[in-house]
Amino acid sequence: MKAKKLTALVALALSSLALSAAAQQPAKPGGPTTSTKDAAATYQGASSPLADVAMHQSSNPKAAPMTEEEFARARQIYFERCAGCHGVLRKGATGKPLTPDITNERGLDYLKVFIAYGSPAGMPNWLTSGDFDEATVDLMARYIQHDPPQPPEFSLADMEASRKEYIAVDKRPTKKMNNYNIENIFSVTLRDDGTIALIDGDTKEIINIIKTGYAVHISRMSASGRYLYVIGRDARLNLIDLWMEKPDNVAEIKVGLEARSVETSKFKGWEDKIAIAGTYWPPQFVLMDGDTLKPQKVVGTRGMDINNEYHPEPRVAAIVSSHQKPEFLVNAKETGKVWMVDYTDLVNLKTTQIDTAKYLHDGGFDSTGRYFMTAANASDKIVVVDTKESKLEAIIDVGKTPHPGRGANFKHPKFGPVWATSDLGDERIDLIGTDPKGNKANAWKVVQTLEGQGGGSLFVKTHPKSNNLWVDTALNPDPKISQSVAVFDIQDLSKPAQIIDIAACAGIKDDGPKRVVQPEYNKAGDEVWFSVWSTMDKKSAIVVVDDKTRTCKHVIDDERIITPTGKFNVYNTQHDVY
Ligand code: DHE
Repeated sequence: MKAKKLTALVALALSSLALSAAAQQPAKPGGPTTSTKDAAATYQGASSPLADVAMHQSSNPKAAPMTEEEFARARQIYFERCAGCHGVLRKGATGKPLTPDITNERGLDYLKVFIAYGSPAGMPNWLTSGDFDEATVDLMARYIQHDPPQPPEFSLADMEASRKEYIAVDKRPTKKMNNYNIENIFSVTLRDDGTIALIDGDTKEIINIIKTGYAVHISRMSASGRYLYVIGRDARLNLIDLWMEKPDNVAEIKVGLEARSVETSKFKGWEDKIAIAGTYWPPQFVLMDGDTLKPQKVVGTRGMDINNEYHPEPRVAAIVSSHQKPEFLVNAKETGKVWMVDYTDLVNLKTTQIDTAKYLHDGGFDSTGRYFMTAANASDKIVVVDTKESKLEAIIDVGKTPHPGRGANFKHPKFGPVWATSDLGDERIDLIGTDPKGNKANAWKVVQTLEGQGGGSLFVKTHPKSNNLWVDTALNPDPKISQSVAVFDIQDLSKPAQIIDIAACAGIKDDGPKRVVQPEYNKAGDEVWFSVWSTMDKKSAIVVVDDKTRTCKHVIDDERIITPTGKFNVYNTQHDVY
């Protein structure tokens, strides 16, 4: 179909079906985006490791024909660019459902218009952006008319077969064998390098670069502060022992085909005993022995959503470890259910499912550690779960696509204890009252909204010893905004934010995207670390800012710091300090 003919169909087509996907491979954070909406689509639609997984071709007699080779190519493109928003089985997530009953009814020409020109709802314009040629637009339109191929399941036996214990428990140190101030070590995600850097927070020297999973994602600490757990998007989980002379991997397991989250038991008496990892595919979570990663119990999240409709792939998003009970809280994204998983008896496993709001993503605790505050991002809501009473406490409307990370807790001069989130979709920073006892009138309400630099914000952070609230805008399309951060004075929130050009502090001269992402404090709470995140082929760095003076005090620009993103200070991660 010629571009002119496509144009004629645009107006008609844009009004209903909205495909939403993204143009970016994980290796290239700085792709061209023109709006916050594009930034959000890019972020949610990053490449899935399922692109490389073998699956059967499935066909639908109503669909336009495809050769086996065409199907294989389209499948790969779908998993690299579309699955993040539309789902593996195309049942819809943040993007619309694309099952053959819908796509065959719409017809080929209709689908091509959407793929070519995008939509105001967030679908990128694949043809006019230059990412696809007309043949690829045609290929993808035909592909989504066929039945979605299903990736394989992943059982406990598959996990066990992949597990390696590099150093058996009885061969590991019985006490700390190094002189590092372990509590101030940072585990830094080197995303596209598939490694983490362990950095000594006192000397700023790299202790070790450790091999982890593909597009490595987050790190979490065991309750004792000895073991570090790192999960990659390919669902490879690494266990690192910080007591070793040179901390390194002691065990490893593959817990599925695609993952984002890991956590460990923190309740008194259960320290370091149980680890849990959640997977996007298959939709399930696994409970493991904390020191060997031996899998003990797999639980599927497939089932009814909060509207009592079946969802075949509720991806596991954030997991936190309760301080009130021996339980994990597990976000099932598409069903909108928070699972509370009692880990004391894995044979007679007790779980409670709490109906909240759809599209649960990231979150953390309030300052007391009792309430789990988590974003239902595509629903523009924050959900509050009371981990003491095991029940839903509140659902609060906030700005567009909230993305708190773990959020930020501080004492508001007027409203008492609050927890903050910023948004991917707008410039708002919402402060929510979290003290139902002392400040009942303000509890679970947005008590104040601050104005940040713009949308594309991923993380906010403060520290109990600090007067600053830091807000990144890493995915804002304007480089001036994505390369700088806003900092608010929490003693006087009527003052506008100060804007600090963190990328300039890094002193990098090349033209990489230099997105400034994820503030993270040191243990003392007097330094805040930022990643200056560029592509693989460009220079990146970590900038350390003095929290009191808000001036850059150190740059870690070792050539091994490749695509740094998340940073996890041992003490703060261990104790949920944020
Ligand atoms: Fe993340 C946390 C999922 C893209 C950096 N990210 C999380 C969590 C989830 C998640 C579910 C919460 C884990 C937990 O607490 O147990 N992230 C996803 C995605 O699905 C998404 C949108 C797209 C994808 O395909 O992966 C995505 N994330 C990114 C990035 O592009 C980021 C910015 C860079 C990177 O390293 O990949 C990124 N995500 C992070 C970080 C955290 C995180 C740094 C932990 C923040 C914290 O302070 O705890």
